[in-house]
Amino acid sequence: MKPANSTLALPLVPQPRFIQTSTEPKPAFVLNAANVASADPQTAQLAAKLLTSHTGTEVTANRDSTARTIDLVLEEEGANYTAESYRLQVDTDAVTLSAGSEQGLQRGLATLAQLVANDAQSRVVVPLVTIEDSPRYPWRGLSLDVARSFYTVEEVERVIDMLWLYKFNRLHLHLTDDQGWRLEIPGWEALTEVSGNTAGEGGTPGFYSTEDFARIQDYAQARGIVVVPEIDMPGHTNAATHAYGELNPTGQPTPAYAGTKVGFSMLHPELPATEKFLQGVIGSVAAQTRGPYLHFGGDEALDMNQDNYRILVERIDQIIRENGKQPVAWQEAAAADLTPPIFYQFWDPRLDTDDLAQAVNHGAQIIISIATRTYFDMKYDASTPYGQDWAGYVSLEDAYAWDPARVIPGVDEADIAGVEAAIWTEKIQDFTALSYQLLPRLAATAEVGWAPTDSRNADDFFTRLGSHRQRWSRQGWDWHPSLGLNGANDLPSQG
Ligand code: TNX
Repeated sequence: MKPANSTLALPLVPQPRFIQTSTEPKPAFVLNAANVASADPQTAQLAAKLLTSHTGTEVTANRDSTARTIDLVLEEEGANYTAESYRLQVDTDAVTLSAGSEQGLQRGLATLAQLVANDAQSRVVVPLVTIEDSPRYPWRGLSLDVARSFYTVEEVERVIDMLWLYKFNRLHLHLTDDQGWRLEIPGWEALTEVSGNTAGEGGTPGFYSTEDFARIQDYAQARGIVVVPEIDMPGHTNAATHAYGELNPTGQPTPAYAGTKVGFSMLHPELPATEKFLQGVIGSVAAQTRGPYLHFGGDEALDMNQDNYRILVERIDQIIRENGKQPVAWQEAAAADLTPPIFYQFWDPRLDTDDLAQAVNHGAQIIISIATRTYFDMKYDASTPYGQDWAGYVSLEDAYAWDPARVIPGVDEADIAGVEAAIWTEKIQDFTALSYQLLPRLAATAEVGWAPTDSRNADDFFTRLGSHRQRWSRQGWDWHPSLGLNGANDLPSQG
């Protein structure tokens, strides 16, 4: 095994840890009509479906035949295989993919899907390689704001397809904000009956029923992705206070809000309805959530007094734990210095980071979502038709050329759970705009979270990513034409 390097020129993103290409003059593995075999028939079925969809040639599952085989082997997790590591061996007659978990198999399948090329006879072939791979960070996510503008279950599934291809393992759904409430909460019907019908100006209203939310989680889970629901509290709460007047000191509902201001809304610790609301909503979301995490927001409660903020953050944190989930919150909640396990999500480089540096000394883990590198509602440059620019323009190179361990003084590699991109939807209101803002930058975040910084190189990354544009177009994903350094769109297309 030798370390991956650019001379291999395999179009893999993120870059795997070790790649060995075969020097023997043997033919490549032909993927057309190959058959996936696995001890778990459902795993094989899904793998065949994913390979078919992402390679453009039909791959079958569980067929009892002599066809070329892709063997999926689930080993014991342990010394040889960590949570998401995998080993992929491609020979002329067989592909063997082994991992210590279903998630590891999904990561290896994404690699296999990216390896394909067309040969001279227009067959879809996989070069003979051995790859051993594992991620730098256990948390690699995308936060999607479905509150300002709603995205349907089918659209969210398409986003999950992108996440799968780039080995992400978290989909954070920002389900509530001032402009709308997007998840059905049985017993609190007005949240969705009233605030499911509101959105940001020009945005789409809507909400997920409990069944819809289960479907999204099924789709994600099968692909090795954990859904992290966010109910933003104690600020960003106008959708709730608009649906239930009892959450306000006046007893009257607040008006619907469709603008882009932040920081004006809040919950009130002294009102009896607030405790009922917290228990009802957190209890229901926890019960609906398969994954171990519940994100409670905690950001930008700008008009709230700090005592009330802390009282509510501490109470919310407690109720989340009583419901068996681990709390996740935006960086502002570090002011409350909550007990581990706790994840704080760093986003605003304008804010003081002392609380975060202190929190990691008490065992907190940090998710890096620094706006200048990972906020993909930011424009690429002045000509981008969508999005905003409060954190500046974020080019593909900005999204790529940085190290999460060097972002916050006093927050080092061991304190970092991982990285998460975010896309806010005040100005990104349909799937075309969404995918244009995500691609190609999402691929950069993927490599930042997966591959060690010293193994990364921007030119090499741009070269590997070049051929992916054809994949995106084949999937019907719009993308920004800015590959290459300094925005040049001059890469040869391949495969
Ligand atoms: C800041 S990031 C926000 C969001 C906005 C976003 C727009 C964060 C925790 N809060 O409410 O949508 O900027 O880029």
